[in-house]
Order: sequence, then C-alpha cells, then structure tokens
Amino acid sequence: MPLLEDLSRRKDIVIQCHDVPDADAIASGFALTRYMESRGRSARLIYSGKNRVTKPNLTLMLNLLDIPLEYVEEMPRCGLLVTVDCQYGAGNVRRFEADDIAVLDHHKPEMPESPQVVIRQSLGSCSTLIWDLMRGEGFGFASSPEVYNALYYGLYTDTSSLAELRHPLDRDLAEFMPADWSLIKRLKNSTLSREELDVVAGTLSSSNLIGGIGLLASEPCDPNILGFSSDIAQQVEQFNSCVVYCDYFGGIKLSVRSSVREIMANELALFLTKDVGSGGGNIEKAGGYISMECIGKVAPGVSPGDFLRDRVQKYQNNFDLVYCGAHNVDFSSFERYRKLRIPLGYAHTSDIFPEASQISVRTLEGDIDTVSSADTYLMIGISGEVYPIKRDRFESSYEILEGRYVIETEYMPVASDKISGERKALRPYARTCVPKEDRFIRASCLVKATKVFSNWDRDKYFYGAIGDFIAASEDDPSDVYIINRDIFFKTYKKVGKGEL
Ligand SMILES: [Mn+2]
Repeated sequence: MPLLEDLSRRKDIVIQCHDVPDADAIASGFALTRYMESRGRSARLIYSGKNRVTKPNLTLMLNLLDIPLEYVEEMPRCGLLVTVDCQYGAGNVRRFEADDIAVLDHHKPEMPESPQVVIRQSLGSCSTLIWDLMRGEGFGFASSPEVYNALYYGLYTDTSSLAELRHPLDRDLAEFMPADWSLIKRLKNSTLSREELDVVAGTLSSSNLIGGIGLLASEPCDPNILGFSSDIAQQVEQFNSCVVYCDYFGGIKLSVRSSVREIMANELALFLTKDVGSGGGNIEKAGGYISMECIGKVAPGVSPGDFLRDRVQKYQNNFDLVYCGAHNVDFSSFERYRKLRIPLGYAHTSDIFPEASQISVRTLEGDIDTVSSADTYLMIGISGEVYPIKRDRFESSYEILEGRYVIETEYMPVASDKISGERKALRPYARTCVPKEDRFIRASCLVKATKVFSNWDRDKYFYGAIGDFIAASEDDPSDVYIINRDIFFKTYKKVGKGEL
C-alpha cells in the first residue's frame, strides 16, 4: 500500500513540525493534513519548543492559507506521530513519546530509513517530498490550490527564492501549476524584520577576499536572509563569486553566487560540501549545507569557518581550464580506449518538439538547453545522463539497434518547450544504439581538477574531479569532454598493444 494511504488509516494522527517552524515545515505539515482530510481522516498539526511563531511572513502564511497550526506544550492524544522537515529525536524538535512514528524529511539522515522513515537529502525542500508523495497518490491539487501555494512557498523559502533548486523534482514542483503570485509576493515581501536587517548589515561589513572569492560570515539566520546577503555581495566588483555562511542546525548553511564563466555556483557549492554535506543550484546561484559531524570525521577539531576557508582556497588553486577548439592538451600521448558495445539510448529532438523549438531537457545533473532540429539528437547514457550530439557525429559513432529502449534511472529525463512550457518524457521517444566497433578515444585520468568549456553551451563547463577522465575522440581532438570515473570504467576498455 502506498505510504500516505497507509498512514491515513491510523487513528489519532498528529503531524509535528520542528521547533521554531519555518515555511517549509508548516507547508509540509499543512499539505499532509489536507491529504488526510481527502481520505476522510483528520490530523492535528502541531509544534512545540521554547518559542512561538512570530515571523511576519509566517503569521501571514498561517492566516492567508488558513493553516490550523497549534502550539503545544504537551502531546495531544496520538496514535501516529509524523514529523515533517525534521527527524524524530533530533535536536531541533521537541521529543514526545509515541509508539508509532513516521518521518518525512530532507535533512541529513540521523536515523535509519524504514518504510515509515523517508529522508531525501537531495531535495531542496521537504515540501518537494510531500508534493511528490501526494501527487503519486493522486491528490487533486487542481481543486486545492491553497495546498499547492503553501508547498510552493515552502520550496521558495528553503531554496532562497528558487535560486538554489537542487533536484529535478524541485524544479518540477516549482513548475507544476501556476502559483498564486499575488499571495507569494505578499509573503516574500514580509520576510525581513528590522533585527534581520541588522544581521544582513553585520554580514556585509565583514567580508574576506580569498583569491577572487568573497567569503562572508553571517549571524545565524533564515536561509532567505542568507541568500539576500549573498545577492548583495555578488554585486561587489572584486568578487568573482562569493560564499556567505552561518550556523544552521548542527552545521553551517552556505549561499553561493558567481559572476564569472570560470566558476559555476552549483559546482562550487558541490566542491565546498563534498563528503561533508550537500549542495546545488544553478550556475549563478547555489546553496549548500555542511554538517559539523562530518567535518569532525574529515578534519577533527577544525571549526566550520576554517574548514570552509580552506576549501575555498583549495578550489582556486586546484583546477585547469580547457577550452574546446583552443587547447594545447596533447591527446595523442594519452592511452587509447575503445568504447564498449553497451546499448545506450538516443532520441531525435525533432521527434519530441517541432523543429526550431527552444527546448530544455531536465536531468539529474541539471537542465540542458538546446534547439530541436533534424540534426540534433540527445544521447542517454548508462546512468541516465543526457547530452546533445550532432547527427553526423552520431552516425559516424553509433549503430542503431532494433527494439524498445528500456533503462531504469533515478530520474527519467523530461524535455520541455521553453516557450509553451509543454513537457514530454524522453522515454517514449528514446531508441537504442551501440557504439561502432572502430570508435577510439584518447583519454587520461585527471590528476588535477579540470573544467572543460565545450562548444555546446557558452556559459557552462564540464567539471572533472581528480580521478575522472578527460577524453577526446581520436579523429577530432578539438571535441574534448569529461567522463565520470565510474561511467568510464563501465563503458571504455583500454586497447591492448596487439590491437593497435
Ligand atoms: Mn526544509
């Protein structure tokens, strides 16, 4: 039985937000109560802790959306306790005794997953998780726009005004249906109290410049306020990019901005949080979280501020830049590899949308923009990674196979028309192909992180970490690309001496 339906069959359901609830927690809990009502059940929505909700945008949210959030000191009668946007027993939520517990959250897991404990750390908000579950169980959002508006606002506030969307599902929620923009506008323009204005001022008055990156520490604050400080710091001429951070739930939260082609904010955020948290966003704006506990394992005794400063420094000292068509990498000196004949997917962009449509393909790695034409195909790799390829290059490199395309990936790519907004899943358009026998590349394992600027997209680059491979086709060394280490070993084989 699907999870929410299963939960809705319990008696005396109580849904608990974390202490000092934010818009994401409130939206998640509210949506869940409405789901229970849609199944003919009722649930109480509560929070506890030392402080009541006073933030102006939150009290307005509760009033405008008519959200029955109750402050409690003691647990009401409870058959099932569901914590949203937090985990049962964690430090940020009052612990109440309960026999039957469910957890729906998107923070760093602090408890084992189980059928009733769903923690999706890769999502930008808990609202995304709740929306995805409710949509999957047939909740009618169209007839309950207030539920969608709440979830939209939860996502909006947790991702610094949608600038730091991480997962394709976050983007899907943001575009699912039109939000009530006049409502969102009212809420978003009542977020800053005068105390918070002081926090912003304090942050901006203490900037450091490390190489070309501005590093600014903030007093603990709401992610939105952090994003706001970051937006201002980005305007500083000397900063190629900037990182603003503050203490946040047992770690630090980061907001990252970039103004130059050589640094993509999302990639910088991933680098800074690698192995110690999570990060993501788009090329200009991104965010992330670093857990204290993880720093303790990687660099015991180091403060989060020093840890971050060190990572920022490392980031700048440690990468090569390769511009396609204008590089001096000697690929002929690299080892020769053959692409294994593993079936891959491909689709004609002109099958999906009429020719010359501006399209955007949503994948786990982010959105890829291109224009549909009879000469542009999309390749779908073994891990569901997508990249555009020109028809002549495709025809010289791949053989078409008969039969249906079947591959399971964590998130199946979706293409949308950028003008009309129409969305189509790639799967029905995908066909199967295999690399031709005689396709060789020259490749080398990276000993230094490298950014490759391709001809496909002027604004983005492919980031290769140490251990990934840099490669070029033997007959066209100007076409340089990066291949993820795991994918490389699954799809390429070194050509032995006898085969040369
Ligand atoms: Mn949240």
